[in-house]
Amino acid sequence: MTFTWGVATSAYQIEGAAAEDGRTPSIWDTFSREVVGETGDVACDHYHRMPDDVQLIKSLGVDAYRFSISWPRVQPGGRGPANPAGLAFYDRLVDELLAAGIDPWVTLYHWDLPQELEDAGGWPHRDTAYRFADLSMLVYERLKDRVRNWGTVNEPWCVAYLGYEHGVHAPGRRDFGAALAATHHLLLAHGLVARQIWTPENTVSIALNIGTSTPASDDPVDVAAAWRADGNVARIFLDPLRHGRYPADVVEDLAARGYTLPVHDGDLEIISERPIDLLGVNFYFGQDFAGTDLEGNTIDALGRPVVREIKPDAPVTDLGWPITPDRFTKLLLRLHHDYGFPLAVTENGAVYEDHPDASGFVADSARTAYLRDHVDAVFAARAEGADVRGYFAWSLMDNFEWAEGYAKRFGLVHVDYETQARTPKQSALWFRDRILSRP
Ligand code: IFM
Repeated sequence: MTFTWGVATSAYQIEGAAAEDGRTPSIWDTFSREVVGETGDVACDHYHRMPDDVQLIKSLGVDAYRFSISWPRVQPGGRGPANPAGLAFYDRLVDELLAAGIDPWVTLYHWDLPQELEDAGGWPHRDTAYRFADLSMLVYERLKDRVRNWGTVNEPWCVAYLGYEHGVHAPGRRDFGAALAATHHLLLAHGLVARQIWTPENTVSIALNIGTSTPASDDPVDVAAAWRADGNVARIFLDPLRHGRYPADVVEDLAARGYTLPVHDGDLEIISERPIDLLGVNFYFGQDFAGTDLEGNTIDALGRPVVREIKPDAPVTDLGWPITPDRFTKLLLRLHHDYGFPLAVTENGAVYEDHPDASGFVADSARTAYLRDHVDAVFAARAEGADVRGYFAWSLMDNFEWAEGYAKRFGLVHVDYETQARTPKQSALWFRDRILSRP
């Protein structure tokens, strides 16, 4: 099995051209304008610079490019026929990639829900899953002759919980019940699409940000807390996909809090009917969990077991995220052993304050070290038997980092937002050399 090296982006984070050629607002246009204060209106202007960006990708020596489809560009308003100009953009992108010898990996949903669909209820509303299936088939029919790798949803946990429970991502709602309903409908959306686009030639995947939930100690209280955390972040997605059922302990915990997942007859069969060919793993850092609060209580004020996140004792990136490559190896092995899916790392990367020197070059040695250590972690997992088939660095270039705006840079390529000049950083050169050395 060959190993695929790639770089990843998403539509809203790089494309710009937010009001061009028929595109209408998504929830992120609204949220970025109203809450973040910076928007993706221009971003990296990729919509206008796409052919040059494909040459940039080629210069990195990667095998594949993972990008997402802007829903409101392809289907403005989220319903009805395709917008020809929107589809044409992705058509051209795929052709440019193939001409450059780069395999296109399409993600159908990377967070930019048309605002009209949010106004109609958003992901907590069951109909949104069916609207997503319609959008997906518009894209699939247009690109299926050239695209083999299809990802359905990117990081459904972030969509559901950051967007609908914590309110820190679009659409900014704070309602746990809504987040739970969104969880189920995102999985349903995946299943509705997976069963339509699966063919022996296609690789169908979903990308999860699973993280690692490690007990803070061997104390059974901490072990139970970490398992609960794992249930809420990982198993709530993985078990329906693999086994066609939600984890019993998660369902019981929810019931004890007065919540149920809005599952209709047949939904879990749809979600698991066509097992994914590949699980996309988006990994940034591991987390520890304790079952006691700072006063030593094991039950919180609402009568629920305490699940307290503790940052691992490790150096952090400039986003404050702990650097835990050893946890990454463990996660990949755990996914391999517990779920048996073939795996690909669909995102991994780090924010560092990048300061170009007089010539514009960014000697980002910290990011380079982060990438090196995490690539090594992938190969350590492979050496122990995990079936990891690829690694995509996040991100091709600096871009709109959601609630953080443009201040936080994940790129292997530096973007000067004034001039839109792209300059490969030291990390990009390292990545190119690492790919050349092949495993
Ligand atoms: O930038 C995001 C990406 O869109 C989804 N995964 C995490 C990245 C870093 O926060």
